[in-house]
Amino acid sequence: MKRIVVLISGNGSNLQAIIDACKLKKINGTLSAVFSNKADAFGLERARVAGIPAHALTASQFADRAAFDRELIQEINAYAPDLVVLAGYMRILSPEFVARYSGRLINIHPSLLPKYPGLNTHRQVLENGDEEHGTSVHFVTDELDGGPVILQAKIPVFEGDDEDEITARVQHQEHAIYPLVVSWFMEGRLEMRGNSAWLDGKELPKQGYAAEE
Ligand code: NHR
Ligand code: GAR
Repeated sequence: MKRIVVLISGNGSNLQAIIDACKLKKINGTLSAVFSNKADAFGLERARVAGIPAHALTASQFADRAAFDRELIQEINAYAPDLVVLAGYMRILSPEFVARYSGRLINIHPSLLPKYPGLNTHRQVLENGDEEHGTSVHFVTDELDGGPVILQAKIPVFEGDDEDEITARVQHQEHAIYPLVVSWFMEGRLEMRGNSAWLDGKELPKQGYAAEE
C-alpha cells in the first residue's frame, strides 16, 4: 500500500477528511505520519486519536529555514512516503525540501489560483467584492502557490457574507476535493510533468480538471 505523510499547522480539518477517506477505503493508501510546525496544533490530536504517529518540530530550535527543513526531510523520510500532503501547513518550504519531494508534494490553497496566492485570501475576496471564490489543489513548486493546479472548487459569495461564512463554505468544498485528489495520486492516475498536472495520461488545463475554458 502506498504511504502518505501530512503536514499541518493548525486545526487539521483537511487532515481529518483524509483520515476519514482512508478509513472508508475511498483512498487506497496508508496515512503513515503527521508533522506539525506548531506543537499545539489540534490536528496532532486528531492524528493521535486515529492511531497515526504525530510529530511536532519547533522552528525556533533551528538556525534557519534550511536547517528546519533538513530535519523535517530526515524525519519524513523515516516513513518513506509516496506522497507528502500540505494541509493548512503555514510555513514556506525551502528549495531543498521542494526538490526532495518534487512531483509528490501537493497543497490546498483557499483561493481560485492564480488569484490570491499567499495569505489572507478570504479577506481579499471580500474587500474586492468578488462574487466567486473557492479553493485549489496544486502541486508544490518553488513558486509560492504557483505550481500546476490539479482541481478547483468554486463557491458563491453572497451579499453580507463575512469572513467566517465564506471560510466555512470554502472548507466544506476542500473536505470533498482534497481526499479525491489524494485518491487519484494513490491510484497512479496523477502526475506532474514539467509545469503541468496530468490525469490519466492527459494534460490538465491551467485551472485543473474539468475547468471551463
Ligand atoms: N512552500 C513552497 N516552496 N511553495 C509553496 O507553493 C508552498 C510552500 C509552503 C506552504 C502553502 C501556502 C498556502 O496554501 C504552502 C505553499 C504559508 C505562507 C507564508 O507566507 C504562504 C503560503 C502558504 C503557506 N508563511 C509565512 C512564512 O514565513 C509564515 C506565516 C505564518 O506563520 O502565519 O513561512 O497559502
Ligand atoms: C484550509 O482552508 C487551507 O486551504 C488553508 O488553511 C486551512 C487549513 O484548515 N491553507 C492555507 O491557508 C495555507 N496557507 P485545516 O487546518 O482545518 O485543514
